[in-house]
Amino acid sequence: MLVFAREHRLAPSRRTVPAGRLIAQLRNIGEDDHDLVVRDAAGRVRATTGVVRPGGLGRLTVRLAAGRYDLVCTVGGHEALGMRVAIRVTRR
Ligand SMILES: [Cu+2]
Repeated sequence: MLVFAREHRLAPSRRTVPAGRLIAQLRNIGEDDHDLVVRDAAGRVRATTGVVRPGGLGRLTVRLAAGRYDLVCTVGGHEALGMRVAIRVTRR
């Protein structure tokens, strides 16, 4: 999955992925730092790219069971500004 980040939106290439290993790349096409965090329905952080500078590329790998997850940017206040997208992980 490729996710584009800008102020203040995350745009994933897919909203539904199969259960198992997810590799996500974050391309920061904005002017501020951003990150990509995968959070499960209980609010637990499952994976993070760490902070990605403008023009940079980050990457994370995580194993996910079927269910609903959020992709969020946890850099100061960005989630509240709109940098959150729900994705669905489906059974294989
Ligand atoms: Cu951000």
